[in-house]
Amino acid sequence: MSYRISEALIGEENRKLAAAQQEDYAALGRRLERGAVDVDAVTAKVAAFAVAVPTWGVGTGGTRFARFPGPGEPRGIFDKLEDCATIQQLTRATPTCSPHFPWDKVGDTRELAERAKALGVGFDAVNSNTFQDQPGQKLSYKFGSLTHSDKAVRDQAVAHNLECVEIGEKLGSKAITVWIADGSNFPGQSNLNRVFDWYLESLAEIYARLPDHWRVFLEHKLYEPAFYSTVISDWGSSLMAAQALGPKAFCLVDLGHHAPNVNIEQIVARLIRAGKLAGFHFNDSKYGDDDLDAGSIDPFRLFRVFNELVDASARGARGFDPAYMLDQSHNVTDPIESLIVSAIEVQRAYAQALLVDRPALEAAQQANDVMLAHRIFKAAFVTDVSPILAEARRCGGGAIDPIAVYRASNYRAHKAKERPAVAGSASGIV
Ligand code: RM4
Ligand code: MN
Ligand code: MN
Repeated sequence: MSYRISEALIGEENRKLAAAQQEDYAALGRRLERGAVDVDAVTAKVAAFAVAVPTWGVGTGGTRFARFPGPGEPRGIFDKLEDCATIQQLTRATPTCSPHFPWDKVGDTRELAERAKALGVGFDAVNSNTFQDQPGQKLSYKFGSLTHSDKAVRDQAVAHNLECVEIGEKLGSKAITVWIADGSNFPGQSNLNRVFDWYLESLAEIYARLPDHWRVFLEHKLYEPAFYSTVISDWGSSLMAAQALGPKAFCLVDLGHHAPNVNIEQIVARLIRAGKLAGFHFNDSKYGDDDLDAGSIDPFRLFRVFNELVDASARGARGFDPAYMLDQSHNVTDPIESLIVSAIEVQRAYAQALLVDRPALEAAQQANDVMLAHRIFKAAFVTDVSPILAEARRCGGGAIDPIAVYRASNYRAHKAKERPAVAGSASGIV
């Protein structure tokens, strides 16, 4: 039997913190009441909020220089599912995981579906991978995949995406996220226009075979591994493609995939306006696609993004149904701890955004009272919503302090015994 954290331990740890947590929650409730905000209503919304865990995120990540594996790392998707279930057990914010193929491919998909169900983990969007070659693969993606100059390579990449959809259907997914590394490293290497045609052509084939209730998420990224031009480099290219493909195609925003200093929340607002926002890969960054933990560098930006989302939901924006996922690489922390904290930070930004006094903000904007508008906006951001997040977890059967329970459980030490290291594990190479 593989180790799982007991409900008894969660209860025991919660009992130690319950009195102080209830006191803090009541105090925050009284404070918010002065602004006519019902704290329980905010807590209920936070409790209903979910963000998917990337299966590749529970393995230790690395850089192109080195990877420093930790003890008890997951050796494959079945171990990864256990870790995802643990994150959900403690946070109650991550009921689903987002799998990546072929990394998570197994012989019997039904067995995978059953194991996930037994662990209480569902599946969010599936991710295809045509950015590296797999052992025994017929044709190479060295010079591109869905936009390769050779039609046979494009066909192979299309077939892989269709296989991902097929597996995803068996797992209960309803979307596929397509990120391609295709691009060029030298000016003149490829025709910037023609590669976009090939992208549309390949995606149209995938799109045509999508099950009725499925969506395709197009993920853009400015650069890397292509360092001169990337085929789907920005939200403009992504939107053009999504609009050309049709109503089931949407644009996915990975927070790390933009030029430095770009106003991401404005991109989000535009995509919502176009009815084309797929959702997010949350992470944080300082320089590029750093894949750092969400909210660890710039929590204010995360808040500004959520402000747009809450605003869109409040005004009932057409077609607004974003998928929330984390996409991070944990190189120096225990990945489970990072994912727990990141899920909480995403929830935090949501809770803060729910506190924005929208009628007052609108009045200040209308009157061009710049400082008042900014102060209203900032007031929500500086509110410590931790007691709301803890209350949402407690009511959902999770841990008031998930990291404390995780550490008290010695989960990692148990897994280190259960999971003898295997050579060449594919986990966490991102
Ligand atoms: C990419 C991108 C994709 C992810 C891969 C592993 O940079 O963010 O979403 O699937 O990394
Ligand atoms: Mn991503
Ligand atoms: Mn990325």
